[in-house]
Amino acid sequence: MTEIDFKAIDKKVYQILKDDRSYLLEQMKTEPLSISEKTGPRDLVTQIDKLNQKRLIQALSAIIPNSSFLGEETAKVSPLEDLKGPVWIVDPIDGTLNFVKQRDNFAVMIALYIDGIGKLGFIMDVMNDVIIHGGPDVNIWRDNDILEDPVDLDLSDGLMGLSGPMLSRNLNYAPLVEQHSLGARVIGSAGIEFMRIMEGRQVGYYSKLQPWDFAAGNILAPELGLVVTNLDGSKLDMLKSSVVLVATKKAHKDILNLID
Ligand code: 2AM
Ligand code: CA
Ligand code: CA
Ligand code: CA
Repeated sequence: MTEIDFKAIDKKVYQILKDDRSYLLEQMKTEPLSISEKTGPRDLVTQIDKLNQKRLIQALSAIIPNSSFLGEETAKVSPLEDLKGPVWIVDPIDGTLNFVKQRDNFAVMIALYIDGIGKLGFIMDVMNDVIIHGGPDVNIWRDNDILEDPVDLDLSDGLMGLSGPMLSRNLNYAPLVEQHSLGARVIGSAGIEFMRIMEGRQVGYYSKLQPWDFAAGNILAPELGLVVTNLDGSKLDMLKSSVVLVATKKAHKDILNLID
């Protein structure tokens, strides 16, 4: 295979996301939402999730020939059995419930894996117009500025992102972790949670997630000195749903100590 220019791909996908933001804002202004439930009233999909996934996959297909896709919303994108070759993992709207109810705090996420190795990740906070992007070969960027590593704070020195169900149903020691942090925050978008940790505004987050929820963050966060694992400390499987913990090195250790 010829050498892949990740810097050039990063630029192209960045532009695809900028255009995508304009598309989404336009759709939000003009189109009434058609909302359906997937597994229940907390798990929604709109026509914009589906249309946006289609658009993104079409745009990304032109970048690397013969790449495969894993996306949340289309029946056509069959679940992958392995991660051979170039694979794009797409979450067209992360935080659909926020998108519907708040019109804020939702993200678009794209990740590129080649033979299972994370190469580029992109998380766009749509309403704040910020994209964190990059990978091991091209540095990590907040739009056009290099993003510096966040300070390695202890759990007791920062805010902790947790999911609502974890807190309310006392799953995975969430209340205990909340008590040992400065406080819990429930944002409702895995992508926005990852961004806040990468920007040093939170020390950690954990939630039960699907591959498209953590594919981009799993590439970006470790490059900034953060740790991303399963809740037992093991490495993530990119083809499986799992409880994902992302945190500063110190908070990661604090949390594993608390819950074991
Ligand atoms: P989504 O909005 O793309 O579905 C809070 O709900 C966070 O968890 C969001 O990032 C959401 O992504 C993700 N999530 C993963 N599985 C979910 C599920 N079954 N129901 C609702 N949200 C889910
Ligand atoms: Ca969903
Ligand atoms: Ca998601
Ligand atoms: Ca989604």
